Amino acid sequence: MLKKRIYQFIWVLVFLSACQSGGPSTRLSVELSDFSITPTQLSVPAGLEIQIRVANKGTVEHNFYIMQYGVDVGDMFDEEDIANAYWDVDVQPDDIEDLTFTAPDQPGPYQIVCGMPGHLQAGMVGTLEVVK
Ligand SMILES: [Cu+2]
Repeated sequence: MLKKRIYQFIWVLVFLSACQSGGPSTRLSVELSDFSITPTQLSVPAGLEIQIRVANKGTVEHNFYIMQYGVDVGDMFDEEDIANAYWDVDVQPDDIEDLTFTAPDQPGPYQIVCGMPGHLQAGMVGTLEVVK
């Protein structure tokens, strides 16, 4: 009886960790706060339409930029980086945006970042992995 319980417990743990590691998904949910992007690692299948919910739980405006393939904005997000964005959205405090975008065809890592002055430096940066 106890043995069965332990097996059930292990199975639940395996299931939960599988959910959290989250393989590529066409539905993303991102939380922006002062000053982080959660989760910092996202994964989508290449070329498909992606539904994304971006919630700003912070007290100031944030945005969510997916940079083009191979672009790293460096130490600071500035005007030039706007032209190198693949997709972006602004979200006001306490607001939620439900949107869609088409995932890039090119597999690989894409930098995600908040473009508000100082927010990248404060930790609002991560990676979107595009998987074939
Ligand atoms: Cu921000």
